[in-house]
Amino acid sequence: MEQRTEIASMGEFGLIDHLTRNNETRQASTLLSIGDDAAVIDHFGRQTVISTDILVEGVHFDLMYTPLKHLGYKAVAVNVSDICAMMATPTHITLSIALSNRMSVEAVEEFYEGVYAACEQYNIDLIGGDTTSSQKGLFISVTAIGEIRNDQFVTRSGAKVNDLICCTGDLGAAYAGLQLLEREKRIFLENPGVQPDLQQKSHIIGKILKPEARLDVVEWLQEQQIVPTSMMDISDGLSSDILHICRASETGCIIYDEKLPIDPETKEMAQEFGLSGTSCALNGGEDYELLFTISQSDYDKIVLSEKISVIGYITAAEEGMHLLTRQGNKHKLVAQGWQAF
Ligand code: TPS
Repeated sequence: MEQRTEIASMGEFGLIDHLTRNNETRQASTLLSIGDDAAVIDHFGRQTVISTDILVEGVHFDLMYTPLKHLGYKAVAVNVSDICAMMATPTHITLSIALSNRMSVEAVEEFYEGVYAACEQYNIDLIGGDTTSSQKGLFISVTAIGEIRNDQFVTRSGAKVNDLICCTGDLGAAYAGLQLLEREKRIFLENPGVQPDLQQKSHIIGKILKPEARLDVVEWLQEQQIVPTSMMDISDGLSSDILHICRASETGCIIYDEKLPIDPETKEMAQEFGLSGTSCALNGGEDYELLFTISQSDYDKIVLSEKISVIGYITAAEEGMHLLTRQGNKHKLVAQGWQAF
């Protein structure tokens, strides 16, 4: 009988490793291939960064509560975030969409309004793509291109023992926002007369519907001449993503529970759902904040930025990956973030 392996048994990253195990590098200009937030090629002497991300209706967004303008913005921002995660500056995107016949020209225009707003925000040009039809909802794929301005791209694999682990912004908010929108959807479907009151939750709803890439932080780090030793963006959740840095760098880590930046709206929402703010921050996903390590000598400069929190430090691989609570308890960090399969 023919062998049939469930994709879920491998998971997203196991599947990628499996499918690319025989992929060869033929071009001397390929500086960094599959496995990081973006690839890097030497384009006639300049380091160029390339990344692709896909958004699928029903998996990445629900059109019942997602305004199309926000969706257009998000499709660009999540790709720009991957470029930022290499310490690169985004310059161009291509956009491919498969449109379902449920959509009108006006609806697609609304989506493009968001795309153009993001292009303006990040100072990038939309230079091409593909437009086709779909029988199964809306599919959006963006490829983003960026440039390294100082020949110093940053990968996931450079973290060293005793480096400090930093993240930008706050964590868990997008997850809390998604839970809130899903709850209001359920209430609305049961009783369409009820008006949701989302006024008090604009931060968490903003984080899920219209995230921002942290280009501002990349630029600040460049101004301060801080070169992180490793970097990635947080899309699946801190617990999963810090493990990527530790595996790639062959290190362990300690994360301090009490140092995790969590917005009060996230904590409130977590409580309503019987969760802790910490579990939202660790496992939520779609934060699109930057996660990076710096050498201790950069600490004095890093604390000058209100946008950055120091949340832990890198240890030797043998020490494993742990969360340290305020009470001094050590919990093994388990990747419990978003799983694509
Ligand atoms: C309707 N979600 C989707 S993709 C993702 C998360 C946390 C992580 C990054 O994905 N269901 C709906 N909307 C959502 N936003 C989610 C679930 C949550 P990728 O690794 O594909 O970039």
